[in-house]
Amino acid sequence: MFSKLHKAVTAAPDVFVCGRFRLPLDRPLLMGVVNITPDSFSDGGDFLDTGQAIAHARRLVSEGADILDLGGESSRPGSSPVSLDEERWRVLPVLEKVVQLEVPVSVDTSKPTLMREVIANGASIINDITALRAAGAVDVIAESGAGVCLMHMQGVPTNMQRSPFYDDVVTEVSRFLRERARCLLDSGVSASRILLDPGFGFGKTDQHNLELLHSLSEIGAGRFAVLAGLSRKSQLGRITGRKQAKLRLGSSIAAALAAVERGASVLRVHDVAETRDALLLWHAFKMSAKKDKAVST
Ligand code: HH2
Repeated sequence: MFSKLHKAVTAAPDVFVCGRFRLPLDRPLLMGVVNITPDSFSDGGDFLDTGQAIAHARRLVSEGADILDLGGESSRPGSSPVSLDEERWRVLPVLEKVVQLEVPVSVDTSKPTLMREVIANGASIINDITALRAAGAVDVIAESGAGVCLMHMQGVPTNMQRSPFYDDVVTEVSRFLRERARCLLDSGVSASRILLDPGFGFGKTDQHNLELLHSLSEIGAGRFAVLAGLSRKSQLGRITGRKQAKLRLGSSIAAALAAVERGASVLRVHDVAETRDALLLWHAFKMSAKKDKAVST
């Protein structure tokens, strides 16, 4: 009886609640990236133009994106912050159009003022690489119905890759994320509105990233859904020898499958169609293995 009750209290949510959306977590969800920036590490400048960003968002939805993630500020290693006004003028005109696409729209920002504005304009999720550490950010989420992704980062983008150091990366990242999630729970935000993300490449060596991927199931602690963002990242390029980010599709797909194997519920990806196909094939393969087992027992 107790163990049943314990399970009910600590079980990971089977649905991600964000704004007016309830997304079942019975299969991995694809979050398609729309970078409205001149300097993103893999597609900077491709979608800075509002019309091109909207067209790209439409294409990602037609390819199977379950969520769109709009970003107006690059967080690549060495990048500098942009002003609130600049970020606002990049994101808002695109948001206005893509909220009509019938998938939840996430905005990748760390600025509480912009968080409030995008939620008022129809965004359903705030994706914050600083895990709501800016003053007032937790309140913005608590006062809205938005879902949120809390990401771990050691340092800031300008300096984060200089000399990342941990005694035990999995324990430290997990503890940080749980503490940040605790602030939200204490403010009345339910666990089903929260995604946790270890922040691959954000103040981590390649070894740290691999350890986190390996132990991804520990990040959510059986209580929160986990988002993984490995798509096109430089770590993949160092393993495969692919310097150009757009040539990292194969390794991005392999990383996505590894993340799903380790319990990721949401994958943040640039290449939606290809990742979707890989996931469908993987799922069919898994199901056939289960059928084989059922027949032979
Ligand atoms: N990675 C990037 C940006 N935002 N958010 C979450 N939650 N997790 C991530 O891993 C993550 C993120 C970096 O990718 P991208 O947006 O393509 O590049 P840039 O920051 O240069 O715009």
